[in-house]
Amino acid sequence: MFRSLKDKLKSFTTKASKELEDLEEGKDNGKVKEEKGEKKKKAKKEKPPKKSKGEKRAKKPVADEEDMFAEKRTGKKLRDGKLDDLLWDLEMALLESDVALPVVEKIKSSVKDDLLGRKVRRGVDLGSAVEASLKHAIAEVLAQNPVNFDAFIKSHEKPVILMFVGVNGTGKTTVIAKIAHRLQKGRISCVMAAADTFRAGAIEQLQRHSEKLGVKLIKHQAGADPAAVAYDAIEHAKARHKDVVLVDTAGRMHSNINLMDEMKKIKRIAPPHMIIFVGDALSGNDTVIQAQKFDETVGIDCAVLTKIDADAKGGAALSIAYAVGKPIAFVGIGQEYDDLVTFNPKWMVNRLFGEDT
Ligand SMILES: Nc1nc2c(ncn2[C@@H]2O[C@H](COP(=O)(O)OP(=O)(O)OP(=O)(O)O)[C@@H](O)[C@H]2O)c(=O)[nH]1
Ligand SMILES: [Mg+2]
Repeated sequence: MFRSLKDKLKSFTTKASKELEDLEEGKDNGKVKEEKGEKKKKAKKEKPPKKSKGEKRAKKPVADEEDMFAEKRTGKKLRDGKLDDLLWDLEMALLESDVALPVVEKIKSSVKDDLLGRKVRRGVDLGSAVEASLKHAIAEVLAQNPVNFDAFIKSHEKPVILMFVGVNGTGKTTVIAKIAHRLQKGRISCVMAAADTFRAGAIEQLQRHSEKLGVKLIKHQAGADPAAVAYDAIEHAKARHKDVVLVDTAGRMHSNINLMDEMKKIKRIAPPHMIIFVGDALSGNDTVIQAQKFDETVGIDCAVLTKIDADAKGGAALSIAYAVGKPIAFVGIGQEYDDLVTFNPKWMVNRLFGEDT
């Protein structure tokens, strides 16, 4: 998982630490008071411009970062020219990993803001300081309006309608089965709607999952109106007091106007409380573009990224939240029902920097 991106970030921090090692020491040693209030003032001066509320919140997880930098004027200073060279390397590493351009820019400028003109405390390994800054930048791009799926389901009036959308073969049907399994474990009842009446075999595929899991399936015949299937599933859930309706939909290219219109119709006839975009992590930046198109057409609330288990690059996972402005709720990490993980920035940062693998 994310092997190639992880290696690239590692070689970036290693190179940064070597390149910056020979930099000058700060000059005004000893003159600065150690008194607490004074220290705080200095720290304030050296910090980059004010950040928005969201950005401030995202900064918290990297608790050790502040300890890396010298608040007084001693320590190793990071010089502008060297930093620009290094940021170029970082840009290349991110682009090669299929990270979307605005996200590359954001990470770069965040690392630059963080490091430029700051001094690294004596005794602190420069690589660790650069890594802390990178972790902070990555946590920041991932922290977009986080979604708490379980709390959403629990607190919402029942039945909660969830509609799954995305292009062909990204894993929508599999994600529905995994979510049904997750809900069952939490003692939340659900019903599935086989609203992919378009692809041959799609109804049978969902039926197999419903039988394995023991979940009620509402289906019509192949070729039937998918909006009617979703509507019936909601009626069933209301009559039988089921908590959640999971609406499967046909995979569609975002460029296919007829199918995109059909999706709008499902939304109109069977209004969902949450529209979940399912994207294949392996498609990298394409997945980001698809999410943007689906968002423009029906408005997505969050994303699930699948096939993360086979994704070495990590570009889609790093980019989608910032580029689309919608959070990743879950990631799929395999083909078993339990292979669905709640996504949060810390999970991703830990995987990229090796504290958890
Ligand atoms: N390795 C891996 N494979 C996955 C994951 N999620 C789904 N798949 C596989 O991806 C393939 C397509 O999954 P589906 O659930 O049928 O995809 P879909 O989006 O419903 O496809 P259409 O209905 O054709 O649009 C299947 O072989 C799944 O087993 C995952 O997280 N990891
Ligand atoms: Mg499907």
